[in-house]
Amino acid sequence: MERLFCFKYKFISLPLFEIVLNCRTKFILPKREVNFPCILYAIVMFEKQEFIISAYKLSQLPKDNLPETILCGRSNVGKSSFINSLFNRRDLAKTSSTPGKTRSINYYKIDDKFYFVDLPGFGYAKTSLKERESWGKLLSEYIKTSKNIKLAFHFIDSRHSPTDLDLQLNELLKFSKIPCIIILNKIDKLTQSELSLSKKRIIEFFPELIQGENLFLYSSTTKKGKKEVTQILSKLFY
Ligand SMILES: Nc1nc2c(ncn2[C@@H]2O[C@H](COP(=O)(O)OP(=O)(O)OP(=O)(O)O)[C@@H](O)[C@H]2O)c(=O)[nH]1
Ligand SMILES: [Mg+2]
Repeated sequence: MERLFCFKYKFISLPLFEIVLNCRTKFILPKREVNFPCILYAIVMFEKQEFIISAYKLSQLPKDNLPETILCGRSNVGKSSFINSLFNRRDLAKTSSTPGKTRSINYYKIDDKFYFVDLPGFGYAKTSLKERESWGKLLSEYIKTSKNIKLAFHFIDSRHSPTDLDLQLNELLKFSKIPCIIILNKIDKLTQSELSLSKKRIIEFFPELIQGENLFLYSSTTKKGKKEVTQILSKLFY
């Protein structure tokens, strides 16, 4: 039997790629045989990651209208570490064990397809009231006005209950009609039974959560959850 394959993929070593295979289909028409080629192609993901800008004002945001995935949540919950772990980079995003490291809206352009936007964390007690007010204003203005946000990853530390500020953020995202995924983070710090309790607790706060749909467990230390998160981004942007 004749075989016709169209290959469109790259043999290069990459952090991650996904192969989609459509099988060759053969239609037998009266007196005529029609062959449809089999198309094998790989979606190359996370090949290019560029830091673009730290914005302190809305007027500084990129103007190319690429879709955005925002990372939001409490200070020190692990948003910037998540970026580094997802892209296998050590210090693409600046992290710190001292809360309050990220103080601006940081844009990372991925594969020229979309932005990862690392937002300043909230709830850091040592920040002055004036500073907190100005960050809060910047954040809520940005979330309310940006037309390019396609998805929000809302990070919550798996060891703790969501705070009032987490509930407010969730409301703001719903109000702004931004699809939201909760990332229950730092799960390497929990035992299996503690993790079960943590999942139960978060679902009590947000009953709409379904694990694998809008709730994911993650650890930047062990990279648990990376495959699932990558699949979400693959469906959205590739
Ligand atoms: N064990 C463990 N530690 C983590 C994990 N993710 C982050 N950390 C640690 O948590 C601390 C804070 O991480 P960051 O990524 O800077 O947190 P952030 O949410 O960006 O914090 P802000 O910039 O203040 O909003 C660092 O010491 C990280 O090494 C994780 O999955 N597991
Ligand atoms: Mg940070």
